Amino acid sequence: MTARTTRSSSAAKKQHYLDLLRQMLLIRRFEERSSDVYQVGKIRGFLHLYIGEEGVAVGAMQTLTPEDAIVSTYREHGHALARGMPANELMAELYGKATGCSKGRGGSMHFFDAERRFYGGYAIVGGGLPIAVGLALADKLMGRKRVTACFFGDGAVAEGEFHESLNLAKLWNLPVLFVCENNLYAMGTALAVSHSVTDLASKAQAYGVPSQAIDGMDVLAIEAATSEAAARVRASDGPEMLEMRTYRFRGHSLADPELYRTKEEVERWKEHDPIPAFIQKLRDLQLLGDPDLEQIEASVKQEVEAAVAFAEASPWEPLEDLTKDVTAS
Ligand SMILES: Cc1ncc(C[n+]2csc(CCOP(=O)(O)OP(=O)(O)O)c2C)c(N)n1
Ligand SMILES: [Mg+2]
Repeated sequence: MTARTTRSSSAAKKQHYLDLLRQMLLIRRFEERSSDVYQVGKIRGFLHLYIGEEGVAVGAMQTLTPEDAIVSTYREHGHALARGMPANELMAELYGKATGCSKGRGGSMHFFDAERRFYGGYAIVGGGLPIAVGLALADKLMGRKRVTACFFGDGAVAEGEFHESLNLAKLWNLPVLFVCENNLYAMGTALAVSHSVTDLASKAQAYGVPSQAIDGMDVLAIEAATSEAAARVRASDGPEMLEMRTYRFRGHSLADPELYRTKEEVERWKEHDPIPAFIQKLRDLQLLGDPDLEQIEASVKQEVEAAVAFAEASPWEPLEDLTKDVTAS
């Protein structure tokens, strides 16, 4: 390797790492701001924040191509931003405005963007898994070499859909990458209270689906594991599962008094916050200086403020459109 290629590959590496950091910060600041406007009544309904789990969406999304499909849950703001859905459309959706990604009809839990193959946003726990299997079946029948990445929580592993979906995906060898976001709680129910076996990755193996547990607070470990697993899924058409061990720093939704866990536990996990941890790693590698960080923070702030302004200025859906798109014509 020449000195020039070494320099350009290390510049590309630095650029990539800064991009990962920017994406995680965008999710964090977008959600902090959405929490502010929720408190003053601009956003109605439930708001489930992904704060603490940003490394999973950002790390996992890197290997997916525009042709691959994504299925998520009601905690999907991070997946949508990491997929490249515009912050403007997402904030407008939270506001219920007509310019939102689901025309303001879905709100926080129902982001959708068929063009980017982002197939929701599901409020039903485990509801996304059979849909992911169906998308992968369609791709396989059409002879398209695509991966469907399906994100779901530890709570979904206790649902029948998890077991039916892994079984069928393996039986029919469908290209699904199951990504379990194990944040140790399903609403106020701790993992050990609802699962007889708390090693969730091992449950996939009961169906012959290869699986492994990954540190879900380390964006680089997530990126590496996902890109290897997705490559195998793409090549073999068979499913795999990754269990991302992570933690949410906020309540289940903004309406959660958090009586089921101690403040000390939350503080302990915050020591593993994926964003400061990654910043420290980049500083140690001498890939991030104060001006870089200030520039990223400023550009993220600008993007989030522009999204709020866009949502504020956007129109509501007109009354005469109320029955439009309710039934298929
Ligand atoms: C089928 C179904 N049962 C119950 C609920 C109520 N509910 C909403 S979120 C949730 C917890 C799910 O936890 P998990 O899958 O771990 O996801 P997390 O919220 O931790 O991201 C429950 C039980 C629901 N939405 N759907
Ligand atoms: Mg959970």
